Amino acid sequence: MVCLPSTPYALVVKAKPTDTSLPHKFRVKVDEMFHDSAIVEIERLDSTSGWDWMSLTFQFTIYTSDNIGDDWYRPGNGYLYKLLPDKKTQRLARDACEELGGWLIIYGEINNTVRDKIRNQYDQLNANSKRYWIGLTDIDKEGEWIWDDWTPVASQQMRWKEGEPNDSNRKENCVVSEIQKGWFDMQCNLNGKKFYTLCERPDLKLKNN
Ligand SMILES: [Ca+2]
Ligand SMILES: [Ca+2]
Repeated sequence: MVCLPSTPYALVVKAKPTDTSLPHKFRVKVDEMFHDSAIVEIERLDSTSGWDWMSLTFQFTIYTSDNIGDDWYRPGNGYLYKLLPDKKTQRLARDACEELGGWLIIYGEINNTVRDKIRNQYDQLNANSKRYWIGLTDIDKEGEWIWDDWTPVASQQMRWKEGEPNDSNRKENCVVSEIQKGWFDMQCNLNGKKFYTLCERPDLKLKNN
């Protein structure tokens, strides 16, 4: 943990087993923050027994303020959304969201009501804007789809288009969502294949209340 001059505005923490082949799903809650440490509660959700010990890897995202402008969409689920104006490869799309304090949209915990709101919000845009990267990949192990918050995708969360994912040329490890149609896998960093970027970030005002 880094030592900051003052207590951070907010902290987002994610956890996964260091051995990623182990089954896992964690809820991580930040109880208290200080300028040089934090108290974090970790709850394992997928199982209450079966492992005596497990080595965990954490990622901490520190927010020093919440000055983000007012062009983020707020559907009321504790997160904010923003569609970036130009098309990018997945790697550059992911970097762009990180620069904004977020990540590519993760549909893991999004219920159908919020999913419809997000879809309607961006459905007003022209057809070319309707394909965007989502935070889902099977880059570590072919066919094992993991959200970028390190939780595995559940079968009821999947929205694959017919015939997808097909891992074309054995190179497709990133995912594009097409509004109204579903997901397809695609090469992460192929220059000719650029799509829009839908970023998600925590609604820090809500989380701090
Ligand atoms: Ca793949
Ligand atoms: Ca494909």
